[in-house]
Amino acid sequence: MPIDLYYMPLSPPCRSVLLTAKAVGVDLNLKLLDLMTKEQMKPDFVAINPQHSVPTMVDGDLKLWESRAICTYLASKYAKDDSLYPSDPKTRALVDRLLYFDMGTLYQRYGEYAYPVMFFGQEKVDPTKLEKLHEALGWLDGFLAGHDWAVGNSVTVADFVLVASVSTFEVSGIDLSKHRNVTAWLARCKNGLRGYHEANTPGVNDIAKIAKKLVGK
Ligand SMILES: N[C@@H](CCC(=O)N[C@@H](CS)C(=O)NCC(=O)O)C(=O)O
Repeated sequence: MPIDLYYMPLSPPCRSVLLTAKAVGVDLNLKLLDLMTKEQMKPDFVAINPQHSVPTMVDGDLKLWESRAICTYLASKYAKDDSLYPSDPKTRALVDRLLYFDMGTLYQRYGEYAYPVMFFGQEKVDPTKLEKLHEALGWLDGFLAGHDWAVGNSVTVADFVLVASVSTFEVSGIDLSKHRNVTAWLARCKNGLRGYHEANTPGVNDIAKIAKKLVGK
């Protein structure tokens, strides 16, 4: 039975799922929802996910949303081994920590900085929000020191989740250059993650068009 994924490419959480699916080797039955025209509010989608958020996955009788939960589910259920979401409790905890860091701190701070201008008509960005985002990027820079991937020297779902965020920051005019480990890791992701350009780049290009609103603000 096909695995359905309701998604929109510009959404970073959706792109982290697309990247995970590529790595796992799962073919998703992609169902595009245009958030700009509020397609996510249509009754047939709200019947699947009352929270009306994308990504939303349907795999048999499992209806699942929250991108990080979808990524770890796909890796746990369909990957050929446990390298993407390690079963060793300590290593898994380090992966989980970064998933929560991305959701609660890193991407959260980007949203607080960028969304008011990108989506809610605010005239100017708040420079204190940019400082907070750079503080979080500084922490990420430290987390990435001394190894190639987010957790150690092997790709995990933490890389897919973080790169969906950081590649969005890059096209939002956020200067990543002072976060040297972040820029080196981002280059590694672009060159080394299977299906990166298919799964992530089109959506990044879409969000770049909206993020132009941030330039000079
Ligand atoms: N924490 C959620 C966030 C999902 C989310 O906010 N998705 C946005 C797009 S990036 C969305 O669906 N917005 C439309 C809506 O909530 O109605 C996840 O990681 O899946």
